[in-house]
Amino acid sequence: MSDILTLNLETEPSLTNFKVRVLLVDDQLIIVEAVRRMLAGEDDIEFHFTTDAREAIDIADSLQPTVILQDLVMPDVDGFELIRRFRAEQAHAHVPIIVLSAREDPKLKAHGFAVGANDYLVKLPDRLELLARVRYHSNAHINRLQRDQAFCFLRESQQKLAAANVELQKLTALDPLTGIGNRRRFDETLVLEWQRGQRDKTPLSLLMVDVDHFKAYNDHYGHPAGDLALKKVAAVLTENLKRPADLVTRYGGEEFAIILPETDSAGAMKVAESCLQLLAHLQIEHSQAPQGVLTMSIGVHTAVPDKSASWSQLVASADRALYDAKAAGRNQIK
Ligand code: GH3
Ligand code: MG
Ligand code: MG
Ligand code: MG
Repeated sequence: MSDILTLNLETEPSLTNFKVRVLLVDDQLIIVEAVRRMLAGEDDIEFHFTTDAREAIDIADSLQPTVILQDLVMPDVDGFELIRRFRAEQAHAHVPIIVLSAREDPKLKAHGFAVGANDYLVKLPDRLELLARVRYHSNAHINRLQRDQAFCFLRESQQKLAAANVELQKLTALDPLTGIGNRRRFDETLVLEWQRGQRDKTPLSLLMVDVDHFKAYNDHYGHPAGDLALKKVAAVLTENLKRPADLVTRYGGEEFAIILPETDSAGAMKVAESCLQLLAHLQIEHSQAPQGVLTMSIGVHTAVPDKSASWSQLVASADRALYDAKAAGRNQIK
């Protein structure tokens, strides 16, 4: 359980100590040198370049730049086309691209922005302006990555929590000894089935099952053997059910309750009878009981749920029938 719930914040990769990683794509070495000089000596900036635009995307794949400075006119690849290619790659769809163009032309600028550039500078820009824009775009990019990462982390955490809750819900409705539903499961299911029966006007049957002379069984064979016997009884009762909506639960101690939706009293009696037979078939030795084997008594009651009645009356009636079965000598159905 704790594994599912533990959200380890420390293992989340951190982006706080990041460097500005600049990738310059420009075919002219003289421009490369000029930009390198402008960025040199800035501790927070790493400078990388390529003069071959055909390699730009491969380099970006391994470098993961935080900002790209990019020429427009290059011999092998058109600058606008290269921006489009970057944008088409999932890994670089949002990396800031600053166009470094030789021409101050509004049409080129507009086209650059239209294909996905974030900024446009005319070569050679002023050093301070270049640094400011590089840092500005890089910061914006890192902030965006951090936001995305936090969002993913949050979503994953929510999914884990939801899964843990589902697991918890299951566990809180299970009986640890026998693995079948517990009293909580019984109460929840009976209310739902009662409402369903009211809507559909179909009969709902309830079997209350109690192991006979079980105190004597425990006293004679010991508590662990008693536990094992209860597991066997739970398995027999479960095995006996045919329909998916039928439910066997441990009502408490050595008592079990079986909910049979859409089942009339004849159907419920059949289920009860085969429960007794199946247990008899197991021949679980009980030297302190009159039959010499473990038996049980079952109270059966069927009702068509009605607005004037309550599900608790169904439980009370089945309980009364169980009491009658005990009073009449046990190992029987009433
Ligand atoms: P009756 O035939 O009238 O039902 O008699 P009984 O002895 O079965 O009924 P009683 O209520 O006197 O005793 C029930 C016994 O069931 C007592 C209790 O120790 C035992 N029991 C209840 N829960 C468990 C359990 O989880 N494990 C074991 N081993 N025994 C249990
Ligand atoms: Mg060029
Ligand atoms: Mg009992
Ligand atoms: Mg009993």
